[in-house]
Amino acid sequence: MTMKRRHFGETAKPESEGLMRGRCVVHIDIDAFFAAVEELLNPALKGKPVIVGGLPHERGVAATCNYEARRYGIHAGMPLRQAYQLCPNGLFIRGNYQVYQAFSEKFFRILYEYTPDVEAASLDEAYLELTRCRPLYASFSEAARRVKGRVEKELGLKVSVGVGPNKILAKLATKRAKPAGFFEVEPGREEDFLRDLGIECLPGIGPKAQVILRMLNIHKIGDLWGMPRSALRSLFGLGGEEVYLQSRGIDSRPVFTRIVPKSVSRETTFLEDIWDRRLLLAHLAYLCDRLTLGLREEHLFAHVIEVKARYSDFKTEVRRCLLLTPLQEMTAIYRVAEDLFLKLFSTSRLSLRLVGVRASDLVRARPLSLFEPYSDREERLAVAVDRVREKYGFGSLLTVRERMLDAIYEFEPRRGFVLKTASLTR
Ligand code: DCP
Ligand code: CA
Repeated sequence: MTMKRRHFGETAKPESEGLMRGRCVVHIDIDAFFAAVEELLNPALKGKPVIVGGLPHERGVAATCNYEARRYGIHAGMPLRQAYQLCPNGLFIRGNYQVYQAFSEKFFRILYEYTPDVEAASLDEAYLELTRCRPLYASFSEAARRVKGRVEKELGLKVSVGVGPNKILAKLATKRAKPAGFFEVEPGREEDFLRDLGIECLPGIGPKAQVILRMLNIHKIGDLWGMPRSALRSLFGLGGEEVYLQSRGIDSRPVFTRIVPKSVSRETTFLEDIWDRRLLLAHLAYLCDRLTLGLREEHLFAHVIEVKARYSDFKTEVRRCLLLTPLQEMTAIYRVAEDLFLKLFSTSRLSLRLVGVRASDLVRARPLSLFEPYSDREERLAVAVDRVREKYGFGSLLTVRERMLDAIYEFEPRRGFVLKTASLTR
């Protein structure tokens, strides 16, 4: 009996398997992430064993090391002193988490260009579900190869990519692909692929379970197939059930995308009420800038832009605009917000004490509009601005209009203006 028939026969709801047929999940993982970033920033490290996490005699453990260092038996989680004993010539680096985070953000930004269904498994590891995007791609494996190429070119880091019909198979495929490779578990080849993999490859099998299974002469995933479900359950409890399914490449877990927030907003109360129109617009522009940074970080586009004004008598007014094509870029959102604001303010006889902008009806990916020609000029500008800011801080690039706020607020190059409402320094 083939493995497939066996698990189909035993699955309670065969129709749910049917629904899953045709899924395409891509797993992508950056190789030796922290160490690879260090090598990129300092090419003199290339080809030498590099250990990130601390200096040789410091307390603590290695966060990771490059593949050269792995040859000495060093691995993540190993005490630094021990790593030093194994490889006294190794180059030990404390590391800089903020830098790695910036690389990670860029990594996810690229992934979201291929599908909105992205699950971040960690800083450098993600699942992409391409199933919904089928009409966009001639072939899933070609799309997955393109993702790999793009990430490697734009990040300058090597990645391993696995493709399969679900998360477990995609993840195991990545394991096979490491380092820097690509591996696809083709439909119908699951059994061949799994049979000879070591049991330690399965996430459900920890070190203790490994010892028990090896005592039972079970070393490969294929060896597990002979174990009845009930035996696994009595050995490992609920975990046994997981092992039973994983070892057969069965996994119905969805790719879990982060929940889309209802809205993103930025507002501020002024130090003193303001009547000067240009100064009010400067605030609005700055808030739009902060808002769009928030949208980009979350890979969100807004269908609704709303401007809020509170007058010196505390009356509050809101104007909103519904957009056919959702927006993310600063200049585009500011244009809409300015228009809304001027409509509000032109009829006012009072000065203002607060201004705010809100983006709602958010979507994760920009749907291609049938009505408007798509131009990526503003998007490319935003990416360039983000790049400079990643390096030199948010305050390093501001428009002339925004810089009018210099007259009122304290300015920190890294953070930007320190507005009155603390949350708005965000
Ligand atoms: N990390 C850490 N502490 C650990 C494990 C990992 O700080 N115990 C950090 C350092 C890694 C990063 O997370 O660079 C990613 O972890 P991975 O497990 O993906 O390991 P690497 O990317 O370093 O290596 P590879 O994926 O090539 O095995
Ligand atoms: Ca990794």
